[in-house]
Amino acid sequence: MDLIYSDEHRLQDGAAELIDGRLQPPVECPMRADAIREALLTAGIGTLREPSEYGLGPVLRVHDADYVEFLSRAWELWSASGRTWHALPLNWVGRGMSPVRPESIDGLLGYYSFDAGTPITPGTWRAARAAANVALTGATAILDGAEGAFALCRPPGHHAAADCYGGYCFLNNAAIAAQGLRVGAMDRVAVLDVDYHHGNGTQSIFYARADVLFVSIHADPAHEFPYFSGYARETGAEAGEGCTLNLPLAPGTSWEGGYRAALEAALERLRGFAPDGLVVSLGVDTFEGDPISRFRLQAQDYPKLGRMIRGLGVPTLFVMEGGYALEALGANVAAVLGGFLEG
Ligand code: SP5
Ligand code: ZN
Repeated sequence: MDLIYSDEHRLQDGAAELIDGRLQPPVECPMRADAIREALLTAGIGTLREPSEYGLGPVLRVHDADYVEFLSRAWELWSASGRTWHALPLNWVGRGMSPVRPESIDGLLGYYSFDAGTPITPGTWRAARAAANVALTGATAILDGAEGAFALCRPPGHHAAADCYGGYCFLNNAAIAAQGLRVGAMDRVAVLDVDYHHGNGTQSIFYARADVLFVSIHADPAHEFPYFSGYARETGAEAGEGCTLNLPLAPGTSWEGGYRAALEAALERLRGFAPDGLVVSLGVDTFEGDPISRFRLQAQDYPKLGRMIRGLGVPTLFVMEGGYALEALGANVAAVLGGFLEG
């Protein structure tokens, strides 16, 4: 299968994220994509391909124009304000305050974000655009008849909403690809999000739509990031009522201790929807050794995940999201795709 990859991911290389009350080296770092690429080539999973350039049209079908304009200019505005270091937001709108768009870059960073873990650097916009092109190139492979493809996106995307960044995400690669499948003549598209964290951005983008089903298995937001999205009671709105399914699991969940059953429930809902195409937001931060997460999936569980997804028999684009255990990351991604190919 096609493995779509761009070196431009290296342009997102933040100095620090705020995590656990401390500024730390970002876990979302360039070595992640290098490790995944190397492991896939070593395992003989597929062929590396460069992305094509799709321009901003497909991005603007998912993200608001003012947000895209902000992202494209944020570094320029930040550096013009005299800072020579990377940008992190410091404050957000609170209850009782005015949710209006401020003018200064410091205000805009808070207005368009939801966390302080996602640094904006000189190369952020180019890296984010490249990742969207990687996802769109994968979507094109699926529209051209491939049964599977892998978009090695970095930075990841599933936390980015129509007008908001955070969780290491700027542009929602999976949503852009899913919308690309819709525009490319698939009437019904599903997104299965198996990253450890809830894909709040993808959910919100498709929340009121009946043509894109969003199903997610993730750590219970009562106890985990992003905290304010991903509860089972969130089931969609308006025309999209019933087209969102959240399956939150307790921290500490293992494959047999709840994950497999949740995946079976997710697959049953996906079968009921009968999509023409599937986008899998693939995070392997469900791994027991992940440094910021608390599920207990093991290496031998990832081929089963890939095989069960293949069992749907739906053309599938895997879009890379999280996974931070650098020593196991590549092997775990290769295991999912290997299971899919065998399945
Ligand atoms: C794409 C993706 O996986 N983004 C995840 C962003 C998560 N960032 C915040 C993580 C907070 C972790 N808190 C750990 C508490 C126990 N040490
Ligand atoms: Zn994650």
